[in-house]
Amino acid sequence: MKRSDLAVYFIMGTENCKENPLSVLEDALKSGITMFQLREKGAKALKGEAYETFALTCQSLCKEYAIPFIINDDVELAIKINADGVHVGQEDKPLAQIREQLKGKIVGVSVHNEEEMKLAVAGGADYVGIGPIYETQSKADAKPAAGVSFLSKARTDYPDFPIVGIGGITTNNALEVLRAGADGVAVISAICQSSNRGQTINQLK
Ligand code: 3NM
Repeated sequence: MKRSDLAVYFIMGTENCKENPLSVLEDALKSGITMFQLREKGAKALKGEAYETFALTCQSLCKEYAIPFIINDDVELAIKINADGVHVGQEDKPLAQIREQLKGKIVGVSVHNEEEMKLAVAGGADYVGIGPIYETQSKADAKPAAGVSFLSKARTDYPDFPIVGIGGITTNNALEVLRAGADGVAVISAICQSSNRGQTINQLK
């Protein structure tokens, strides 16, 4: 992957959308997102065949627009449908095992401190997500908002490593995240809830 793929990284699951999620994704792709992550969570999350079919449809839309299609957590599904990669947290399987299972694919890892960052880089992650930078309504078990200080430190320590900021990022605060050294911003609500996705995505860029 290229660092520029992280510029506007859209994350979505069916529970994040008031409109039809596939229409939201297509609109976001048309409007210029640079990477997409399917994150199907929550009480009403699709399961089994419905989930797989939904993932395949998201994947083919991303292919149409030549945008990397990443799956949150579900390494098995990513392998089964040949997704472009996975994004995992600290609670998931060991990174070494995931790296081995997904040779040649994108592996992103959420990190929150210097030790996790060091292990992710050494373990072969392709990029890290740092957050939540600001308060978020989109992740039930999110940690407290951390601001940009750790992101800034991570950028100083790893000048060339792909880093994306996440959590409560909007067109009003994205600049602070980019100035702290992020290659881009990962967002759910800023794009899902936007009434003008073209404008929102351009502003985030
Ligand atoms: N991960 P929004 S915060 C999926 O801190 C996710 O690792 C986070 O949604 C982390 O852009 C978050 O609506 C939710 O705040 C991001």
